[in-house]
Amino acid sequence: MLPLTTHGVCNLCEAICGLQVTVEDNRVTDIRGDRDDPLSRGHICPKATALTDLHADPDRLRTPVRKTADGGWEPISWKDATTLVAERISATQRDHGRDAVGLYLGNPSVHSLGFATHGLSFLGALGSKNMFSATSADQLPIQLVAHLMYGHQLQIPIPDLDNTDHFLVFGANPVVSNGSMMTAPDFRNRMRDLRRRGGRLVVIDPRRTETAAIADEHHFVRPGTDAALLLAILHVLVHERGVDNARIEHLPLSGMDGVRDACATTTPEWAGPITGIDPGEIRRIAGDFAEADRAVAYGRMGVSTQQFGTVCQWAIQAINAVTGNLDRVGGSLLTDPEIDLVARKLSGRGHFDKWRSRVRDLPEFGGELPVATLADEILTPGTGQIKTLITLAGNPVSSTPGGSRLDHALENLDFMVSLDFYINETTRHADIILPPTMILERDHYDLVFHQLAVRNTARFSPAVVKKSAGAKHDWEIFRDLTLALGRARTTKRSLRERLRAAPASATSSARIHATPKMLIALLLRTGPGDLTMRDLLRSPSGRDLGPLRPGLRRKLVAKSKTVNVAPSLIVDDLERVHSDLVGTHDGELLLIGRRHLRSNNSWMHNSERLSKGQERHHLLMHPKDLAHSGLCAGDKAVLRSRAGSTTVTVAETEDIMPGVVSLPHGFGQNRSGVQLAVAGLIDAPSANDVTDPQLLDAVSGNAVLNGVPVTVSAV
Ligand SMILES: Nc1nc2c(c(=O)[nH]1)N[C@H]1C(S)=C(S)[C@@H](COP(=O)(O)OP(=O)(O)OC[C@H]3O[C@@H](n4cnc5c(=O)[nH]c(N)nc54)[C@H](O)[C@@H]3O)O[C@H]1N2
Ligand SMILES: Nc1nc2c(c(=O)[nH]1)N[C@H]1C(S)=C(S)[C@@H](COP(=O)(O)OP(=O)(O)OC[C@H]3O[C@@H](n4cnc5c(=O)[nH]c(N)nc54)[C@H](O)[C@@H]3O)O[C@H]1N2
Ligand code: SF4
Ligand SMILES: [Mo]
Repeated sequence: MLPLTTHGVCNLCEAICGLQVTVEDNRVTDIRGDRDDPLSRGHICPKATALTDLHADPDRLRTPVRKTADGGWEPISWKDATTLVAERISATQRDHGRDAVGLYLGNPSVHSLGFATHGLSFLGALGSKNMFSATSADQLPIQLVAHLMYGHQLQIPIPDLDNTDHFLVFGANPVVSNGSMMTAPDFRNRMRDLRRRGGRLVVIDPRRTETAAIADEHHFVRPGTDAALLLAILHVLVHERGVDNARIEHLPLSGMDGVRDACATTTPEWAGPITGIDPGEIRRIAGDFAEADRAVAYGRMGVSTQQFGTVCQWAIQAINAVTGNLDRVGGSLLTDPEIDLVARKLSGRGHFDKWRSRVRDLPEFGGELPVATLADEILTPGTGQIKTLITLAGNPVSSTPGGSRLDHALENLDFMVSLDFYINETTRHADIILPPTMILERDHYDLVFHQLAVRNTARFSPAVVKKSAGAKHDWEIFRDLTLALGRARTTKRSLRERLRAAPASATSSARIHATPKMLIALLLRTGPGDLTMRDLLRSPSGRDLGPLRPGLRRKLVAKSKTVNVAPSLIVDDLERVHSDLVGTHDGELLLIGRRHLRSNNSWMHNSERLSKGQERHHLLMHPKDLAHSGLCAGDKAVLRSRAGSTTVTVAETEDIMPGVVSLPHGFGQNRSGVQLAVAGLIDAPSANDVTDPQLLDAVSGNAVLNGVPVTVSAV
């Protein structure tokens, strides 16, 4: 067959880049950026080309496998696997209650259309309160703040990157990550354009990152202390410069007095010694922000997965609001996606603390409990103990704090099933693994990341290669599991119970059999927008729907019809900021994370093309700290926290704040039985063997992955 080039999409990160994929005999031979894509504009990163490797990888599972008595794996048919899984789930719930089945939902599930259309109903069918996901090791504070301030967990104002004059970034590295909770492909060029307009990029980060390197200004901040910095900036804006009422009169704000009180005493002089930033500089950072006509503050992992994650994310929203940059072109704006998850109520508003976790009494958010307590719920006996675990597109042994303890906990389960196409640190514990197809084999429309993108666009990407014989799409797996679960439950019920059980409604039964493409077509047809599936199929690069636009008053879903700029749940936590953040501790080292362009959380390490070359999993240390520890670059050392330890190789850099060390997460493939191991990665340490599951953002229960107290010593 002749090579054929078609349009595809990369779903590895939130940038959702458009691709030009060349296919020959159902083999991918070339991947490039799609220049006609109105959002990604031809941009791709090295991970997109590695989709070729993912597609061809012999280690990638294509059919289900079952663990054998001697710990090996054997193939099992889809029918048998599905029936067995449904029966085990049903039996666990019958014998031990609904909550005895736990679930961990990993990051790639958010990037899958099949999960959005069919996975959620499977989760609903489980009816368990023991739901966990990567959210609570990631963006939970952002969703909680959105829920409290705007009335919906996904009503999140997005930086208007293409029009702003001043971009103030806290704890994010979009040059590498390509933006998060801000879909911003081609970020580097978007910043080049900002600077051509005379705009400024200012970065606050304990490491001089790749983003800091292209910024106009970078400030080191002591990990975990941004709450003080942000409150000091708010203080300058509100109490020293005074709120410009003309700039905020377009906004329906409530709680302004609460903001004034919250930052009444948080002066730059107070924040200086805590954060390590000179009070004069703090005043200037705030002043520059106030003086820019169009400015926007933004913060990501560094200010989410830390001890004051929720306070930080709230303060960032408050800074944008009090300066009138909320709902302003060049400030932060709500998007207008063609399929609007918020306006069309396709996603819930979120709810907080409706129930609590059994062992540690931690609050749920949106139906999920903090993942830092997953191991506790498996290990602690009692009613509601997790006996059966489902993991779905995730690797929590590698990605959640206290990974070794969870690794051990998984051995305690009666049954475990994983939906994944790799045998990784986590899925190696499963009894059954159900592998879905990969992105190039399936249709895609991004319901989530169009909602969070810096420009309004819509794109439907049909599969570019045929799935292999016997493979199933994830939506088919969810459909079959949901149906099998219904059958397993019914056969065990008495006739009376069966008659009493409500018959599935015609619509929900039709929905489960419809393909994701049919459901997207339906959503397009029944929505307020003009586009149809036909239009999108005719424009495979995607349709441009224009820049972000103001319209907060109209779009706001908060029942009060106002933005609550001082939610009591958050301002009440400010006492803790004052009591806990008191200066620095001499000699203490704080661990932070880092991401690399050629690595994707805990996977894609099987791609030789991404993994080759220089090692990237060193522990970065400042020369002063190296000398203090008696170590030299290249030495092996023990990195230890209250919770655990691992062996690392240290590297020296001036690009990190003294007192701070940095280790990327997602490595640690040295656990036995992991099939995903490229030479050179075998000894790579897992950062989450050191992060501490007891350290949480007290408001939201989000994991603290940045600012973990550690020691480093020679082996
Ligand atoms: N220390 C530290 N820990 C962190 C972070 C950090 O910065 N520091 N970051 C956190 C963040 S932000 C996140 S999002 C998490 C990510 O951590 P996880 O939620 O565990 O997700 P991944 O590491 O991406 O694991 C992906 C797994 O999903 C599988 N997979 C890929 N695509 C599909 C698919 O389409 N279907 C299915 N069923 N499976 C698929 C892959 O094979 C892989 O095994 O890690 C968190 N952990
Ligand atoms: N190449 C690549 N891209 C990715 C991913 C990947 O694994 N690889 N993962 C994707 C995922 S799941 C996510 S969630 C996003 C994350 O996207 P980002 O948040 O943009 O990426 P991170 O590298 O986690 O950036 C966090 C930054 O916070 C800094 N930091 C640490 N502690 C603190 C602190 O206390 N205060 C401040 N101000 N800064 C601090 C770190 O030094 C780091 O530079 O990236 C996505 N994109
Ligand atoms: S930035 Fe890279 S990984 Fe992210 S969507 Fe684009 S090509 Fe894929
Ligand atoms: Mo993430």
